[in-house]
Amino acid sequence: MTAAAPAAASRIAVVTGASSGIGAATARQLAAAGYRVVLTARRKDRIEALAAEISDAGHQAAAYALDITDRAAVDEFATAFKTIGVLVNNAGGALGADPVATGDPAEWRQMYETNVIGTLNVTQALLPALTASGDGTVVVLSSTAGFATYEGGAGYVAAKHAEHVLAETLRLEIVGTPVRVIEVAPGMVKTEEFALTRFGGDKEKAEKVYQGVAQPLSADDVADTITWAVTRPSHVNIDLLVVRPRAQASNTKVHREL
Ligand code: 8X3
Repeated sequence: MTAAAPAAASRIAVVTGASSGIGAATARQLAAAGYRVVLTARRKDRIEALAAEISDAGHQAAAYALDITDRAAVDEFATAFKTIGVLVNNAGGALGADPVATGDPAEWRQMYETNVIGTLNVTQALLPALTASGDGTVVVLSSTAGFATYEGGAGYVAAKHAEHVLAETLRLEIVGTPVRVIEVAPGMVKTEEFALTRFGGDKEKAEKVYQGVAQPLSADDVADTITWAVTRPSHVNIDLLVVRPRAQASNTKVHREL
């Protein structure tokens, strides 16, 4: 007999980087699946608006402004919870697309801080509550950049490789505890901010990333895979889910209709 996943009702799902894109879409979908979602991000106004939207739709949501690179703030946040069902480590992102020869060390450092140390901070702080739930799930949103490199991507690719290693190692270390570790690695996803942030607000450069691609993934497409993985029965661990648009065969092989 297959044990069903525990009812989502009254279970808490914490989503980092919930102010836009994949994080916001995941918060909406997990709430619709019955989780009480806790939205975190630095931009308080955005997560408060989203929490209100989710509540208006008849689901349960709360907002908590948090910079995941601030360990003291993360520890303070964690004191609010005795048990948590799900943690979605979504916050992160890319900065710049310069070659190694001229890349900005400050951008590399910042990407490591947000993608890797941020994920480490929140995971460490919430692991006791995830374990105490008797059935916890840690999701790590890495990227196809966590598995193969591309020109101009080294800073981001290095950070995402590190995030992948964090997920893999954590899974080894906590096996036998009631917590599973799921890694979701998306390829090309068109969101309102990812490419714009990477290129410092340069709309033209950001648009070029998706130029001629019939249908890049949307934030909802990725949120759908996260929600599916999280709602599998407890004993089923989706170790790694790689998801790309049909038009993308690899990080560097993309079909463009120009
Ligand atoms: C996003 C995928 O190709 O921009 O994580 O590195 S890519």
